[in-house]
Amino acid sequence: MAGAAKLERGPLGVAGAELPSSNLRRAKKRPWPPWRLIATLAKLEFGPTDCSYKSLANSNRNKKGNSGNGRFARASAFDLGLPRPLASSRHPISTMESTRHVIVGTAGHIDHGKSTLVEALTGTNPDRLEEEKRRGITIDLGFAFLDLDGLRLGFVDVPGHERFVRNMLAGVGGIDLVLLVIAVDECIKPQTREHFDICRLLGIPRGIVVLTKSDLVDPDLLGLAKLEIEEFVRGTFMESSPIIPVSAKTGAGLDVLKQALARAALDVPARDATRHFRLPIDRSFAMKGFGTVVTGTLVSGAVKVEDEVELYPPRVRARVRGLHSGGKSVAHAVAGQRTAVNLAGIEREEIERGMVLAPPGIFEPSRRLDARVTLLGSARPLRNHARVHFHQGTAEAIAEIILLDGKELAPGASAFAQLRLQNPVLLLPADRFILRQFSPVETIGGGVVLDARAARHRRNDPGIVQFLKTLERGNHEEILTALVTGSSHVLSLAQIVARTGWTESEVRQAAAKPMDAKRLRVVCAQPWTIASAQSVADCAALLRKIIEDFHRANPLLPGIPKQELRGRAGKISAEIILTALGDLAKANVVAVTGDLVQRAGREIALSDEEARAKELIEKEFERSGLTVPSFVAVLEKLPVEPRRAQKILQILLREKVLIKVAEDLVFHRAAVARLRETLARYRKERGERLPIPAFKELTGITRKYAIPLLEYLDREHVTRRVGDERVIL
Ligand SMILES: Nc1nc2c(ncn2[C@@H]2O[C@H](COP(=O)(O)OP(=O)(O)OP(=O)(O)O)[C@@H](O)[C@H]2O)c(=O)[nH]1
Ligand SMILES: [Mg+2]
Repeated sequence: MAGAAKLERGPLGVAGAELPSSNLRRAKKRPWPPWRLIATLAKLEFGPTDCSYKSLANSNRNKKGNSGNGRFARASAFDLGLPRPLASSRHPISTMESTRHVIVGTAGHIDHGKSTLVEALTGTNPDRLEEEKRRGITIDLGFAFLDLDGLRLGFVDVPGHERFVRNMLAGVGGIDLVLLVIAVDECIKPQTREHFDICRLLGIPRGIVVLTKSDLVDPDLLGLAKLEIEEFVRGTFMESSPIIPVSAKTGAGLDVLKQALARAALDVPARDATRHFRLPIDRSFAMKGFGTVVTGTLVSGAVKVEDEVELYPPRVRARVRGLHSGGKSVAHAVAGQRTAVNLAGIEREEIERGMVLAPPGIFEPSRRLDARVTLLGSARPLRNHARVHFHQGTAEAIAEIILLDGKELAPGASAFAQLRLQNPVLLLPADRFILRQFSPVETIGGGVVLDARAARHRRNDPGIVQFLKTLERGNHEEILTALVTGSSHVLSLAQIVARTGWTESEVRQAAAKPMDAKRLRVVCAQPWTIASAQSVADCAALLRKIIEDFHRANPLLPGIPKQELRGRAGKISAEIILTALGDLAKANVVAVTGDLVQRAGREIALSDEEARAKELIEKEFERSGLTVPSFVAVLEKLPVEPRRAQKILQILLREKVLIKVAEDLVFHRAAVARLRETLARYRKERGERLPIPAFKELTGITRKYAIPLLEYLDREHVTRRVGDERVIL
């Protein structure tokens, strides 16, 4: 058991290296069938089927003198399970653009002939590990290709052994079509059921049942097996799938199967290459002369040579040095293709199966997701807080399940749940996943991600269920509105993309109608940020109240400083506050002057005493000209207390009746105006140079006041300092 556990954690691509010989399975003591030997011999011209990347790369260089991506292309073709002739002139392949790419996965119980079938169809033995060949068992994923009239079928061959279901899960993620392989002599066995359950839970849309080893039974038994299978798939996505008997040994049925594959492939919708690029990594290796290479099924979007990409979750960036797909070096690869990517700027050691290549900087790996979880009818009830194995794409993690509406999930039922993952995984809404029981490990259910960046929820929060229902319905406008009205209040374009996985144009499109209907608003143009119109309106009402309160508490102050207004508004985002303030100003409800906000049209109402004090202050300053009075002396004469006098001073400054030249130096505007005239006259009569003593003489003020006053004049561009003197401008 310990050996098996170790094996499951084995390094990528060589999981079988530590395969325990005992207890694993009955040794496949079967004779090496002669027809298989012939196939292998026939392939010898193509070189070894287990990849010795180093020697392969070298031999290519020696023979062809190719360099860079070209050599990588040939070498990685092997890694992808491509027989070499595919790229040769003997088997010309159509151009990438006109070729339809469809990924076909095998599924089925151990020994039912999956790998043999793939080899019979493609000429490539998908079992590439030495260990696999020795034991006649598939351990890890294998790959092969078949060209059929403008159609390229990429095969992902999976292991049937129950201990390698986790490897199977890493392969089945991106497939368009499943070949459910059932050996006619054994018919439906445990992993037939488990693999089929997985296909159903992952929402694989179509498939073909292949009844292998038809040479072993007579037609009656074949008929019986068909009946049993029809019963088995009834009510599922494979209800009307063809059931095709084949024998890899005699070749019987293979042509019919190829025709069925071609027909089924026609139903596979072309994938949308404009979506965000995602390549869940199933293998990685280092190739001498090239560096790091990763392979996977490109599940979404497109990637091209020289693109910058990011490895999630570690968030390491790299450059695409070369790409390989469909048997040759390509400039770009699109969703639906098996793809090998040669990466510059990243070490092989940094990469593991389960990581994802995606565009740089736009996503965020998740540890907490909300999902619709479905339990298989055969599973035991799922308790709240149960621990499970979570599998998505090629990734896996241990997860805790928090049921959001109920304490227990019954077999065959489905419910909303939050999954807390032990390690982060890159996930997006609509990603399907599989859940396996913690121990003993077996498939118990699966689900679909609704929110990959979920918040922690309070138990029995009815709002959450409503929110998840909206996400589940999948209407972009509704989702966007729900997200924005949720806890965060404002969302930037980048945040929406990270949360939804939509493209930028999808986001804008989703926003258009709710914006027309005045439910959503753009609250910042750069970066484009939206909020619900309601939150802006609520904020405007709050700001109005704060401004009114402020005026009431500070009748002598002209308005509230913006900073203070923002502080009093609490946690509302700055974008909403600014938009709400803009609305209020536009509606002429408030006036914003510089840093101050006040009720529009507000006059400061002074009491008689205050008005008299204001007059007195003004007069006092006017009378004293440039020999300004001490402010304390002025205050003493006033009929109001000092605090109010200060405010009156502020009003006079704001009205620009008084001019503040320095912290404790205030002049009446008339005095400053007279000074300007004096200086102009001086310039005319005595030239532009003005030494400080001359200025003191001219104005009759002391040095203490002369310097700050001159500095003020410099600031006002009336004078300019040149050495110790001033020049009158
Ligand atoms: N007679 C006969 N034997 C077959 C046929 N197809 C496969 N076999 C034999 O069945 C055994 C298992 O075949 P595999 O292709 O390794 O089975 P598999 O489903 O890939 O097994 P795992 O990958 O380990 O799950 C081998 O000994 C094959 O030679 C067939 O059509 N007729
Ligand atoms: Mg196999």
